[in-house]
Amino acid sequence: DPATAAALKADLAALDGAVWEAAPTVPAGDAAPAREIRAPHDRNRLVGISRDATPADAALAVARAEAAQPAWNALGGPARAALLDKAADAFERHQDAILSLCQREAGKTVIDAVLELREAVDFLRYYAGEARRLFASDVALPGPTGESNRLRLVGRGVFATIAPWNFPLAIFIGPAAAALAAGNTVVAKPAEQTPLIGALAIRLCHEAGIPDDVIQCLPGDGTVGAALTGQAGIAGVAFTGSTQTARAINRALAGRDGPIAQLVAETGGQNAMLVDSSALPEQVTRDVLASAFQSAGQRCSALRVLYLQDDIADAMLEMIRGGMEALVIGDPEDWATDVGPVIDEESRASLAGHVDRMKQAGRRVWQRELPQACANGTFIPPTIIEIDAIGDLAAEQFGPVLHVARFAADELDEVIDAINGVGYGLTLGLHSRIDATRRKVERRSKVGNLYVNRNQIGAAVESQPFGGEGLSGTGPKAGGPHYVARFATERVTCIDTTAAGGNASLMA
Ligand code: UN1
Repeated sequence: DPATAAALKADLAALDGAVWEAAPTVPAGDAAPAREIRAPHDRNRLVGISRDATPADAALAVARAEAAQPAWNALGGPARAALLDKAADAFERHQDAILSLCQREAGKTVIDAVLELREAVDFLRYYAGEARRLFASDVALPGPTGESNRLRLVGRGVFATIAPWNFPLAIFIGPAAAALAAGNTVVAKPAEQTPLIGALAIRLCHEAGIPDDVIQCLPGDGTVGAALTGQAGIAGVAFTGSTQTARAINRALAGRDGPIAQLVAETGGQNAMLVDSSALPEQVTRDVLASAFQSAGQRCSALRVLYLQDDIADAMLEMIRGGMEALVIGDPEDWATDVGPVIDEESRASLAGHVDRMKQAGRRVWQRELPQACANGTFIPPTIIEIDAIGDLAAEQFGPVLHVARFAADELDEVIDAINGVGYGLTLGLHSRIDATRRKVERRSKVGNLYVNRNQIGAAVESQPFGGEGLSGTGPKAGGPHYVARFATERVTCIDTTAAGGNASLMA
């Protein structure tokens, strides 16, 4: 409502001049030199500095986490849940600072920043509930008379969590919260681009009463991640990012000493949407724009390849282009903005290179002009590119670039097979009013999350557990009922409860 919006705006303005800092929770040696973090939408603006971790910091953090883990595990599920709930409260109490940093460090629009905070709080509270459900008491198992069998879940040890920059709070804290709920201690690495939000989140966890060594922060780039995942003391890694990095982590875990580690990875996608001629055009337009261009397309769930049935394709494309023309591109801190910047120059250059190559290959391209206000930032204007089929694309394009292909009514099976054939399996959108079509798509497509007659982003914790298969990740789904158990190990105790001890006769 306008009053809350005005109050929030004033609070955010008050935080404008603040310079934030990220650093290892407990540095092993002298502080590293400061690395400047600048706003993606305005490179002249300093948001904060990061003193990135060293390999010695990684070793120290893991040692401290190992020492702290037995006591954290022994606390039990309900007590850990209470602390996770307190962390959620702290996030809500400090919403101004969080929203401000999400906008300034990650270039999030106001709505995306609010959704980010909402998702982070939802993860904390949902996994707190899971800690109560799964870790409060042993599970009794069946057996013959004179035998007691019990199963209990305990933490595996130390989890390394490695977060992406596109959800610098929600997917930074979500996997960490799951690991904590299960009785692990956590060494968390925020993305290189967004260490300030990560450091703030860890500070708030400590403020909420989670002990300092139970969750620690190691800002830095891939070398810090490699130092962390190379530690023999790591029992598991929860990673969100590229498929290529997930493979590298898998190799590192396989190659080092120490326990055979768990890898929970959530990686990329080449997400499609199928629209047949029974779809409602206005609804399709709205959902395509949200799926492809909200968050400047920087969600792994985002729509990359729109398949339009040929007899409605021209009319649909015209409506979608019209909608694209109406989007407000610019400063994410401006409440009217729909599409903000992409995260950094590397990302901008890579997307621009893709668009150029598509133009050179003779593809039809529609692209918005960038307003003058975008001159100091890393922006890519919303873009639509016509292609023949999903297989024309070599890689996922992580930004506001939508590809459009056409299909004939009798080609649906082929199109689904082509989408499956790419090897990713994250989200798929379908706009159709025909039940048989929906059932076919459900049966034939290999994706983690299918969205029918709506947009395909914004999976809600608990209602839409999120995650893919194949090149898109290992599962289980974040925010779903099987996620937290993956961070635990199972122990079974079998007790002979007969008076003499059941095996006495064998000893005689
Ligand atoms: C991601 O971009 O890494 O469904 C995940 C969504 C979000 C998750 C995106 N809840 O868009």
